[in-house]
Amino acid sequence: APSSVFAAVDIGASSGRVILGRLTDGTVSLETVHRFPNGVVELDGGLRWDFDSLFAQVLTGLTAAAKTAAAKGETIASIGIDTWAVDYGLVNKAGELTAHPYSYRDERSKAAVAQVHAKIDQSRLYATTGLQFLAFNTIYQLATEKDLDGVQALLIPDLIAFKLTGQRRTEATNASTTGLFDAVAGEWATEFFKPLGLPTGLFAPLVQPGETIGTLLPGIADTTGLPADTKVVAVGSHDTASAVAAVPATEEGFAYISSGTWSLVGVELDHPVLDKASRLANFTNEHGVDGTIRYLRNVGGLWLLSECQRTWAAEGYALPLPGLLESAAALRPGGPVINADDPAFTAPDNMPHRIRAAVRNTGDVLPDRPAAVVRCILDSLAAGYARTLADAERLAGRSVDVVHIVGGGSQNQLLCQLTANATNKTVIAGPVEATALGNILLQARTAGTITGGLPELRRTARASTHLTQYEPHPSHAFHGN
Ligand code: LFR
Repeated sequence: APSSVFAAVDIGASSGRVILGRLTDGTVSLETVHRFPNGVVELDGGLRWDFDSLFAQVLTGLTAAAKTAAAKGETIASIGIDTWAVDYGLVNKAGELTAHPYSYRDERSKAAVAQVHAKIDQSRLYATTGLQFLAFNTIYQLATEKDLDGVQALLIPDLIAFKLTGQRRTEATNASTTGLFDAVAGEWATEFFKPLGLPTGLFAPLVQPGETIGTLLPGIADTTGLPADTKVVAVGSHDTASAVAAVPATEEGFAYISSGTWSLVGVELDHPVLDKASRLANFTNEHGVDGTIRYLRNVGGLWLLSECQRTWAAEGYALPLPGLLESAAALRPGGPVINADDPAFTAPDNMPHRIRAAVRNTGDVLPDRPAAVVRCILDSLAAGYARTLADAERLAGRSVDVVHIVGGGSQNQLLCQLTANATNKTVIAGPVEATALGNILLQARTAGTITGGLPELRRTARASTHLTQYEPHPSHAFHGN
C-alpha cells in the first residue's frame, strides 16, 4: 500500500486542478480528483479573477480528495498550493477581500509604470530585485491602488492558504515576482516601500517552501471532510517554481522551458545576475526552491493559440487542437515569424487579427487559413525559445546541452520538434503536470517521505515520467511521429 498521499492545489490561468500524489518505490503517481476551467472575467469595470468561485472549486476539489483518500484507507498528509504569480487580493483586518482580485491581463497598471520609475529609477529596481520588467508586475499594480491603509496584500496562493488556515504568510518564490523583493538578500526590499507610499506591513511575513503555514480552520475541515489537523505546507507557490523543481534533468547543463499559458525559458543558477546586459535583455532572477535562482525570461505562450481557438469558436468555427496541429505540421518551414511576447497579445481580444497585423508589420503576409496562423504561432514560439536560450547562455556564462520542455506544451509534438530545430539542441519533453508534480515533491520531502536536494527531487520526477526525446532537423519540415 502507498505510504503517503499528498494533495496539490494547482491553478493556472486557464484551468485548475486538485491532484493527489502518491509515492511508491521512489516514483510519484498523480491522480486528478477535480479539474475546473479558469479565466479572467470582466467584473466591476476590470479584468479580474472571480476568487469566490475559484475558492469554491478548491473546496470541491479538496472534498473529492478527502473522499478518494478515505475510500483507499489513506490519510492526506498535507496540502500544497501553487498558482500563477504577480496577482494579489487585498484583505482587511476582518479577513475579507476588499475587491475581486485584478488579473495581470487588466491594462490599468501600464499607466503606473512611468509613475513608479519617476520615484525609483528602473536600473536601481533591477539591481536590487533582478526582476524582468513586465508592466503587470505587482509593484505597478499596487501603484494603482488608492487606499492601502489597514489592508494586507496576499498573493493568490497565499490568499487560498489564508482562507484554508487563517494564517497570513507570503511564500518566498512568489514574493520574488512582486518587484519588491531583494533577490540577493531573499527579503523584502524595504527601502522601496516608503518612496512608493506602500505601508511597510503591506505583505505578510515570508515563508520558505517546506515550511508549514498552518492547519485547517474548523469550518474548512467540516466542509471538506478532511481532518482538522491536515497541514497546509508551503511549496514553490509560484507555479513556475514548482515546475522548475520537477524538471526531470539529470544533466548539469540543462535549460528548461515551462510551456503553458506562458513560456518561461531559462536556466537555474546559484546567484542572481544583476548586471546591465541582463537588465537590457530583460532576464529575471526569480527565486526557486532551495535558494536557487530561476534565471529566465517570459516568452509568449500557448495563450496565443487558445485565444485564437476562442476567437474562431466565437465566429462559429470550433477547431479542435489535434486537427489544427496536423494541418500546421504539414506546412513548409520558413513561414512568417513574429515576436510572441509582444505586450499587444496580453489582453484577451481577437488574436488571429492581432497576429495577422504583427506579421504585416514585419512586411510579410499570413495566408488566410487557421493552420497558417497556428504554424506562425508555433514557429514564433520556437524562434523565441531559441533566442532566449542563446541569451541565457551568454548572460549567465553557461552552456546548455539539453532543453527540457515541461507543462502543457510538452505534449505539443510540433512545438517540441520546432524547438529542437530552432535551438539545434536535444529536447526532452515531459512531464505535462510539472507544476503539480513539483508541488507534490516538495510536500513529500517536507513529510520526510523523500530526502535530498533538487537533484534527488529531479531523479524522482524522471522516474515518474514518460519522456519523449526530439533531435534537431534544422533544414527539414516537421515529420510527425
Ligand atoms: C506562469 C506565470 C509566469 C508569470 C505569469 C503571470 O503561469 O506564473 O511565471 O510571469 O504566469 O503571473
